[in-house]
Amino acid sequence: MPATHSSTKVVHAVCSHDCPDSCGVLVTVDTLTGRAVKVQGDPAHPVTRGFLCGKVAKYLDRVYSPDRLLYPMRRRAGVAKGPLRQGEEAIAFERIGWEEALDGIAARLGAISGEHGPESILPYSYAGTIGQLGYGSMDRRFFHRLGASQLDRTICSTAGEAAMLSVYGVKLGTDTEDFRHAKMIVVWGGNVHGNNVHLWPFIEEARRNGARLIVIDPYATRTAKLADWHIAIRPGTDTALALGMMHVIVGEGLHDAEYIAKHTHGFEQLRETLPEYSPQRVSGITGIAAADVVKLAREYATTVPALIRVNYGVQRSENGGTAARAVAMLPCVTGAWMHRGGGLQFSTSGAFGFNGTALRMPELMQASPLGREANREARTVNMVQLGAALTELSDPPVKALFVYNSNPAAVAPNQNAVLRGLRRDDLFTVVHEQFFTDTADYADFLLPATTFLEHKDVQGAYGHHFAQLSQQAIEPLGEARSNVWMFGQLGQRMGFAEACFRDTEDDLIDQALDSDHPWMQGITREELERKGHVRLRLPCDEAGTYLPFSGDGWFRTPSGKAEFYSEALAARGQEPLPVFVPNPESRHTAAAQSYPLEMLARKADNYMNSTFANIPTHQAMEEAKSGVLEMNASDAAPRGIADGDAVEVFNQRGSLRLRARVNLSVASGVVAAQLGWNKLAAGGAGVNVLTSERLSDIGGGATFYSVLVEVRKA
Ligand SMILES: Nc1nc2c(c(=O)[nH]1)N[C@H]1C(S)=C(S)[C@@H](COP(=O)(O)OP(=O)(O)OC[C@H]3O[C@@H](n4cnc5c(=O)[nH]c(N)nc54)[C@H](O)[C@@H]3O)O[C@H]1N2
Ligand SMILES: Nc1nc2c(c(=O)[nH]1)N[C@H]1C(S)=C(S)[C@@H](COP(=O)(O)OP(=O)(O)OC[C@H]3O[C@@H](n4cnc5c(=O)[nH]c(N)nc54)[C@H](O)[C@@H]3O)O[C@H]1N2
Ligand code: SF4
Ligand SMILES: [Mo]
Repeated sequence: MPATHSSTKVVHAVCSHDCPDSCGVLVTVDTLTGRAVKVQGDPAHPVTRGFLCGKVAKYLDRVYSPDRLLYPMRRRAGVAKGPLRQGEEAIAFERIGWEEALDGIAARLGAISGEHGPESILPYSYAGTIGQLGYGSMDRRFFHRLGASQLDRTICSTAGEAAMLSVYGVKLGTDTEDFRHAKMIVVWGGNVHGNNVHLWPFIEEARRNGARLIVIDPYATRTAKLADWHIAIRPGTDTALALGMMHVIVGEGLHDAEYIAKHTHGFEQLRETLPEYSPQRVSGITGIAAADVVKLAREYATTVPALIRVNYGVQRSENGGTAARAVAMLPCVTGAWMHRGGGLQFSTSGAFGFNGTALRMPELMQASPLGREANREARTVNMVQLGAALTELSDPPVKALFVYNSNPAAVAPNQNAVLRGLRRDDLFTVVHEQFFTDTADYADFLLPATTFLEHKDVQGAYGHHFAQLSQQAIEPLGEARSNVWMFGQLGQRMGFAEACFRDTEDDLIDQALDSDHPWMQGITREELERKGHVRLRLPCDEAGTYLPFSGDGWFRTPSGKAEFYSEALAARGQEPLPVFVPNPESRHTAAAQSYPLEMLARKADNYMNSTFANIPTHQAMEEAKSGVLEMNASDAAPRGIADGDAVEVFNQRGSLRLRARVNLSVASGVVAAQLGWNKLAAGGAGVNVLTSERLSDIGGGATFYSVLVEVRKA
């Protein structure tokens, strides 16, 4: 018998990592010690269904990691910026108090703004947390009021978003729970089992009822291995495959003429281009047998309901916007939107109508020096091109960088340029973080951030339709503070008199929910606090089914229909129709003579981008793939490379030491390596030394998946 009785409480939180699933998480807290003792998936949440992914099931190892950054710190005088080994942090940084940190930062930012103008200050954040408050609220107010450069947050999905908007005018997709009704599911450029695992049970349910799962991916992911059919397409050639499918579907009269006539725009122009995409030509481009192109097209057009889960792999290349456009058009050709369990899901985020304007207050820019004195908005910097921004930008150059919710030293492309920029002595860098990341090693001031167990937030999702409230489960560890608190405090130190810098988390949640979006009507903080999750008030048919794009009124394009042909793109000098163009770095271009291998710089199944890469539990789960270059025997043999050999992977941007793993994960001509922390990699460099800052065709997005390299035995 235990000598003491402990009591516990269960708190509803939401996993705030950048994942489509936005799981409801039940945190069990020991009320005597205040310590979280257990996390589990909320069984009442219809998509979470009581389980968490492998990463977050072991979340307490991260929250209570001995390596957490717990106190504000300042770089010691004279210590150069650069990588620190674990445990060396105290050599570079000294502990200070929050007062001193906030005052010091406010003074420096004020001085830099005065000397170089406020646009010399660049915020850099992404989706370390996707809570509405933590992702973008007080921080944006702060930078707007300051007049700092604006950041275009393009590193993940903007090519695909622009694609969806060009075809549909709004980012809506098939309901996650309706995947169970599909008879054919095509996972196109997505690793559902690794990255979006809460969709998996619905796919499995559909398969038990006879559905087939087809995965289109150049890499044999664990999703692909579990599929009925894995189509190992060559990277960057999805446009050709989608158009080849349309060639067959329309050629054989399998299209839905009624849907096309009623709900689409530009079909005749599209049809005129289809002769160029014969299965034979498409086969030459994609590496997929012509007979398989025909088979896929027929199966897709004749199976009802057929559902496409198109993920981000398709759109992270130079022609990725067009590729996502072409794929997104398929259900319009076949009318798959008309059937429950049919259609397409890219992101469900467009169904949420949080009041972003109230949270972020762009009007504060008018009160900044730029607004007051020059009557203009601050310039915008594309986050993908951070390296160039830090090393080449002038008028004004970037003199201060404020990083939060992101680890750009590891995740941003063209890493050597990024690190050159971060190393600059004349760059003032602040990093708000939970750990001593690769980016933290370059900070002048380092501030401790809370995890989602330690602050309150409200959250939507990009893989389901539930709004959720995340309660604070435990007190912040050490002196960790939330993004909201930190930026509010800093605003006050800068002398910003506006009351909005004193808003509390509850104020902000109420503002986020004060929305005129019809699907958010009546959703209040009180209801969310009581229920944890609330389904959006989605419009449904008589049978209660949410069927986006199944009738008039759904499309938000200029024509009011789904657009195969986009006048809006044409007006911007872009291709109005989807056309296959090879990526500049692909086997189809001259660049392949120097660097013949197409590289997939992939995410790890058990990390979240670079997050978790430093946690021993998670490292153990990824052991087999860390520091590894996967390659096909047909590429290894001519280079004299055997399984297990040390290899150098290189291109015009950089070079990397890895260990060859000769296997069947990739086809001939393709290699794959994983994202992680640079300083934990054998040679101290991460995979992004090889990736490029070039942008996608539409949406200005990242192009991590179109990279050419060469490999030699080290
Ligand atoms: N475990 C885990 N989960 C995560 C993340 C993580 O790092 N780890 N990251 C989160 C984030 S930020 C995001 S954006 C989502 C992304 O989730 P997904 O959309 O699944 O994204 P990726 O893994 O980037 O890419 C999916 C697949 O696309 C393939 N691919 C690459 N190039 C091409 C191509 O040209 N054509 C086709 N058809 N496929 C291609 C890749 O091999 C990869 O397996 O996952 C989130 N969830
Ligand atoms: N080679 C390659 N590069 C990639 C990708 C790829 O597939 N391959 N994927 C790209 C994609 S899709 C994305 S989305 C980006 C992701 O890039 P990032 O958004 O930079 O993602 P993470 O590596 O997860 O880093 C997030 C950081 O935020 C911190 N953090 C978490 N919560 C909070 C908080 O509440 N406050 C503060 N201040 N910090 C917090 C975490 O500790 C973590 O270090 O990476 C991109 N880079
Ligand atoms: S990372 Fe994704 S799957 Fe894992 S708990 Fe968080 S939301 Fe759920
Ligand atoms: Mo992402």
